[in-house]
Amino acid sequence: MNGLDKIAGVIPAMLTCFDKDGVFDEKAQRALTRFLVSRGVDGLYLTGSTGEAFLMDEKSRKEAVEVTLDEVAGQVPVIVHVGDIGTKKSIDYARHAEKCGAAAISSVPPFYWKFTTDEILSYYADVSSSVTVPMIVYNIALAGLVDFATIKKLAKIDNVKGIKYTATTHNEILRIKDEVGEDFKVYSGADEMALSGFCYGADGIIGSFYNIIPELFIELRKSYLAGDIANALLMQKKANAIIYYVLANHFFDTIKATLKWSGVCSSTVLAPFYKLNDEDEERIRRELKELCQKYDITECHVLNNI
Ligand code: MN9
Repeated sequence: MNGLDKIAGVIPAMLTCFDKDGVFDEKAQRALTRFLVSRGVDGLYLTGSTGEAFLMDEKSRKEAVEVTLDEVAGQVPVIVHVGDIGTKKSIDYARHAEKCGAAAISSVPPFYWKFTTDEILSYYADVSSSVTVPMIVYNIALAGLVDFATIKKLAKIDNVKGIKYTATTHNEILRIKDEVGEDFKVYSGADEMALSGFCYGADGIIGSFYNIIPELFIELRKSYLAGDIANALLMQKKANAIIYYVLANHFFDTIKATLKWSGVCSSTVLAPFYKLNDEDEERIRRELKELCQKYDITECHVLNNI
């Protein structure tokens, strides 16, 4: 039995919505939440990298969690990323998340100073023992990847029950399941390798692109579970055409722009992320429409309506 047993499937690393002055936008956040839940996602992951957490002040970060959990109202499990550079701050976010009804918390390792393995271990022990909900370690190059030996040590901490594995070395997913245990949950974090993640044993996928093209990944997973690898691969191929394009074209604001064009919610990025100008918007909108035609992408509410 693992407290994460009910958290599986396609889980958007949810964006946080801000108005044009960079102030947290409750109305837009609620609209995005309703949209994602209505598309059939299996959970939400809040205030992580895609949520621009490290650019937000404490008040907005907490508000984003409160508002989203209120709107979700128990329809799907919500994971709250509570990572910050200091243990004390993360514990505060963790307790707040638990109080708001999060099903789990997650955290990148403390970063910037290249903390030692022992310091990283004590960070996770302290933060995860400050709450009763399970902790999902967030392994991502941006914060400094933890190696396999450290993952094994982290998995021994009482309340650490899973890992969000944002790297393309999927052999480690298989190895985690083998050496740590089937029960330890793995969420694959490289959207462009979602199918590979599932094939190597991931329980779920957590990522940015499930904000805008969740339909492709929901069908990918369904096909994978039904043994229809050819269709799963087709979904991955369609998704990757969009992913590579967006990654090369101002990732954060382009994702937000597609949601704005399609009428889901209007939101901008926080500085210093690049904000699209009118010319960018016109070009990107046109090029995305062309990509949808080229790859016959008709499944996605957002892309059908840009
Ligand atoms: O883990 C996301 N990583 C970052 C989550 O935000 C850095 C992924 O979903 C990527 O955005 C995605 C595209 O490379 O795989």
